[in-house]
Amino acid sequence: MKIDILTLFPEMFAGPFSSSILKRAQDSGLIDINLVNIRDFSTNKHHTVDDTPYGGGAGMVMAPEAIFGAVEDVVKKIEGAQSRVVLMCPQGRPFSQAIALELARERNLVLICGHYEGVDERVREGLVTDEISIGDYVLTGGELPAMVLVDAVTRLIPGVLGESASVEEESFNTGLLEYPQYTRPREYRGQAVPDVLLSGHHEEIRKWRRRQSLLRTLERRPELLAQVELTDEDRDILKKLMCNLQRLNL
Ligand code: 4FN
Repeated sequence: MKIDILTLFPEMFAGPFSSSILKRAQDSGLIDINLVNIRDFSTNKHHTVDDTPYGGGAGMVMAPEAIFGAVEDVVKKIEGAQSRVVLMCPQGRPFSQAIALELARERNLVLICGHYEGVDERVREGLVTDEISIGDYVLTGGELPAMVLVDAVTRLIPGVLGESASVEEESFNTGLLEYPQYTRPREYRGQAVPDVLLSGHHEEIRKWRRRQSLLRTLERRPELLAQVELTDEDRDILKKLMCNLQRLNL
């Protein structure tokens, strides 16, 4: 997959993209990340890329010319010029594992990182195919969101994590929160590992883990349960958990 990232701060990507998995994915040719400095496409002599907002108000807006120039330059190099052009912005669809899976199937991605107070609306109307947000908080730019998206998408590309990973991915990606995990020592600062995990009874361990996943999801992220395919056993566990929570007024 080729990923073009359009940004005013390409140097921000050096650290995250030169470490471990993303580095290996690039070295092995599974992904090709191309950082494009939007300022290189400025059409004025002072190389500015922002301007004051029409209608007044505080701050600056990213002007359309350099962004159009940069997107058109990267898209013309794409075979068939077929690519999603994603604007990272607070107004976007909330990023999720489902969107990561959808994007991981693409041959090309173009990501635009906003700055200042945002981008001229004509960028959305004339260039952008997708708007995506990584969450509801104020940031200084779209660079960190772009890195989050690249990390989540890259690890889903076949071969990036290794061969056995896709099987694990399927069982890992149940849509539920993870169960509690332990390693040695058996007791640490007075806290013991649950007996069932030391029992060697695989069926009991599976049931305990499933129950813990369901309990944690119910307590912390109940909205996730609506997206999960539940088995009859899950429904039974949940019914009992909800009954207990009710009884204990939790
Ligand atoms: N952010 C909010 C409301 C108003 C403005 C912002 C905000 C960077 C260019 C956008 C933020 C969060 C998640 C991109 C936030 C994201 C951004 C993202 C982002 C500079 C303009 C800005 C209601 C969400 C708190 C700054 C809410 N995912 N403006 O952060 O780009 O992708």
